Amino acid sequence: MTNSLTHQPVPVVFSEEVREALHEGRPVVALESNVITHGLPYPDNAATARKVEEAVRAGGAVPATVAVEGGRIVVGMTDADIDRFASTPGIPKVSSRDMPVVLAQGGMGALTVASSLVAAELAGIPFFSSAGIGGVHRGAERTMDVSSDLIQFTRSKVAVVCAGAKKILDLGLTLEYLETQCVPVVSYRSDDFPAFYCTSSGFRSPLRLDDDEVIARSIEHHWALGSNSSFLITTPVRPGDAIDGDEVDAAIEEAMRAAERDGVRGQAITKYLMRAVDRATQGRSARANMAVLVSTAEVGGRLAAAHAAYRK
Ligand code: PSU
Ligand code: MN
Repeated sequence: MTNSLTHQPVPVVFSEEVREALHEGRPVVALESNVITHGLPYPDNAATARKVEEAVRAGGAVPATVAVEGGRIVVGMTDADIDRFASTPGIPKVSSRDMPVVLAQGGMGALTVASSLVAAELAGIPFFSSAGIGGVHRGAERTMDVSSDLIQFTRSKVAVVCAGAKKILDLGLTLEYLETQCVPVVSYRSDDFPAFYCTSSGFRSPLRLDDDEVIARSIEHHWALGSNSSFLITTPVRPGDAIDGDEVDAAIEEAMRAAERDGVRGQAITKYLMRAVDRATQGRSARANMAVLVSTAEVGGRLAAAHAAYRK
């Protein structure tokens, strides 16, 4: 498969199930692998990745967890692939800009939200789901740390279902960035922009939609109007799984001070902060993280099914 006739193609290998579903126009939801290698510790990561796939199925779509290995983009990891990625230490976090080099070298690479969108679009999958997208980091006015997830949203025609952006970020600035870049942000059956494992970020969502078919139509219209960007749909963590915003905030501020002391920055900061918050909350934020990944994926499956039905 190729993104242009003038370049050597990047090999893409599909699982049989994903290939057939795409061929028949059935709904498929792409899922990231970085959350397996960097988001959660082993063995919770493998168990959660499987539950996330089951949730996509429960929603009515076929899951396609994406990664790179052996110089190829893997679309639809098997259970054995997931276990291998979950249990192998040192697999690199691969964002969009790292993809060409990791593919050229032939090693294993875990795809972030950004690079998963690259893979999804290349594979012809119009839907992606993850819990917490990257965004503008707190203190970005000094560090200039803006996740490449946001930049990739401006480039990939993929609908992204998420539970908002991670609480460790500056969510106000994240929303400003998305507005500037003309990336639609719609909250599904909610007024608020959620904050990952917290129900609300304290910011109202720019748009709210309650009807699956209207969402499907909006996505198609976005692309039909000539936009080449993603379409974000947020769905909040379930109330029973949510964790208190003030409690995490204190942990995040402490973790940020520790990160500064330890000189942690760039690619490593997200995992560092998330793990510090998990420790400070005695694992409650990690449990909320797992729960929200699963519940978001179910909504992703449902909306992908509505979108595929609308396109038929
Ligand atoms: N959400 C999580 N855990 C994670 C991530 C998201 O619960 O580890 C990852 C995603 O892969 C996301 C990445 O794309 O963090 C963003 O990293 P950065 O902030 O360095 O751009
Ligand atoms: Mn960053």
